[in-house]
Amino acid sequence: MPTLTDYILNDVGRPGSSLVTVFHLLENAGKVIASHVKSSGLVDILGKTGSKNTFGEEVQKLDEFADTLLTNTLIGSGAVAAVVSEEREKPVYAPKDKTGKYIVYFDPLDGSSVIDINCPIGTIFSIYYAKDGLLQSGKKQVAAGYILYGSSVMFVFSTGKGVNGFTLDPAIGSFLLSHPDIKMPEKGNIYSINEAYEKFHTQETKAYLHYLKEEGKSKSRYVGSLVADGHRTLLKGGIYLYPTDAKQPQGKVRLMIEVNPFAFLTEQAGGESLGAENKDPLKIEPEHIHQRSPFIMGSHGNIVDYKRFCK
Ligand code: FBP
Repeated sequence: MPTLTDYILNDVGRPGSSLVTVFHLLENAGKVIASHVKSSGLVDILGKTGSKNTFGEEVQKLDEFADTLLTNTLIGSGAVAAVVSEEREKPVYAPKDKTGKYIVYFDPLDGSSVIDINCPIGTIFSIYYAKDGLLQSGKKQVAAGYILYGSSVMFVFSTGKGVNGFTLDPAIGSFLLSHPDIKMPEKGNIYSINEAYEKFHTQETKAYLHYLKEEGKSKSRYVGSLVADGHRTLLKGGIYLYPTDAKQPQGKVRLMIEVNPFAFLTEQAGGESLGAENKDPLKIEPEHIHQRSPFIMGSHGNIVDYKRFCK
């Protein structure tokens, strides 16, 4: 099996190029974060830091660790002009003598609400050319992906030429190409939504969930970490929904940091995504780096079904 390092050198860019540098840094950071996640129950890295981030959210120690590691390695690399982290209100710019070609948006550790209970969590990343500025539509992503810290550690990404998944072989410390050219099934029987919010759901969402239950062919799965629920939806098909609702009319997940990377991967794997006003989120011009958005991603057949209820 080709290693991720080989693949980066052969398929992502020419050796020494800035994009190759960014991918190598993400690969190495992923391994370091994975080792801390894997031993998190044994060392004092579980739980909260006691401080809140600028969005008023409790900061998890692992989140803070991953954020600092990714920010420092990318900003000091010479390949990156700026990074935007889900944990920081403002972008972090590279020093003038170290500025580079790319902007990297990342969620250092997505699924912060399930970190302490050993559920799959992950790092999400999205890469743009810096020359076009911080706010670009998802269509302009150069590459996007995630690193999943679950029963195995996986590095899944696309540079616009399909989606490939690599699994970390702990024995040799390399990611190996375990899931080449991931294609979503045309339709799946799994739906994923936090049904505890039913009271706040729109009529469309309620009608769609009612139809799925009446039809009786589906099963519900919801981990509560987009990386885990998104990964399952990419591999097994079906539909993940974090729609607009009366409590969070803008949606919860972040357009640039969470939605666009998964919408890019979904499109590359043959599925479809919907954002605000059920438009393709990749075509939405962002207004703010931390803009939130409704997000629905799924197999083509499941999205066709869902759209029937949107009308
Ligand atoms: P964070 O930005 O705080 O990580 O929230 C994102 C997220 O955890 C997603 O991974 C997940 O799909 C969703 O929020 C879960 O939200 P809820 O707890 O409202 O179901």
